[in-house]
Amino acid sequence: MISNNFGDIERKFSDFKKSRVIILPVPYEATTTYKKGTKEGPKAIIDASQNMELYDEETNCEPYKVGIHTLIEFKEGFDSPQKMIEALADKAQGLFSLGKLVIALGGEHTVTLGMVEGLGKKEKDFSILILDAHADLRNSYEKTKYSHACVSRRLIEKNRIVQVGIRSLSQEEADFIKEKNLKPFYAKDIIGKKDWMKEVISRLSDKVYLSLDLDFLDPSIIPAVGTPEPGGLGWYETLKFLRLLTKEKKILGIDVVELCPTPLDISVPIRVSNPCPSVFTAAKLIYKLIAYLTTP
Ligand SMILES: [Mn+2]
Repeated sequence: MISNNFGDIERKFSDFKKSRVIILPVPYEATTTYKKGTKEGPKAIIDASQNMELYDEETNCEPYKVGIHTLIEFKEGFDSPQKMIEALADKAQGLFSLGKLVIALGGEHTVTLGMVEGLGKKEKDFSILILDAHADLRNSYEKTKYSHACVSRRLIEKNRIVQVGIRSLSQEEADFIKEKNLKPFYAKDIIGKKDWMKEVISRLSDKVYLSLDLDFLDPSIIPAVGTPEPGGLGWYETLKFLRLLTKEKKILGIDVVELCPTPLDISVPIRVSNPCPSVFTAAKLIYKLIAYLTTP
């Protein structure tokens, strides 16, 4: 039987109490509009992670040794977005209070609202860095204010946010950006350039919550997302940025959302011998982050 822990890490390094990193799978999906299937994301990422090498060549370490514990899937309050957000906030707050670095796996982007709410009960002065192809600044979408398409709008009502990788938005959102004088880092202005990395970091407070909507990456490396969008960030520029970010800032919590595995990505015989790119890329990105966050 395949274990359900991230990285298939031996017990000694995946015990809850001793683990510095907690993987929290949240297969919440209610409002995805284009492709359905983000609720399959957490399991697919965990499965793929079991095929990774646990040694990281870049940092010359074995990041799992800081302890990575994977919780069972969180499914409370899924019948309404507000209830889910509230329940997830309580869960996250409990984990943050124990000093754990929590990495939530979505699910759709709405998961971020619960995580940030939970963090806000413990920490006051933090900013939110959102990597996303979409502005997500609609006030409401398809009759709900809690759509994945409204996440940044809800966040900005109470928090300081910085958006990076944007390349898809509506006229309403463009007007809102102008009105509020927001300065998102559009993909067109950063791809292939370097100065933006320091600029993003300078706009953040010392403590940061990081939300990774996987569609910020170029679909050539991660096509299986809920709402793919051409022209995203590449692998190495992403790693370079995340490494710099983790050096300069204290990262308090993370979510990785909107992976939408296709049947090919999760079909068992293919997965075991040859993990499909999207889910494997997602797992590897998370492990890279853990490496950066836990090595000097
Ligand atoms: Mn998005």
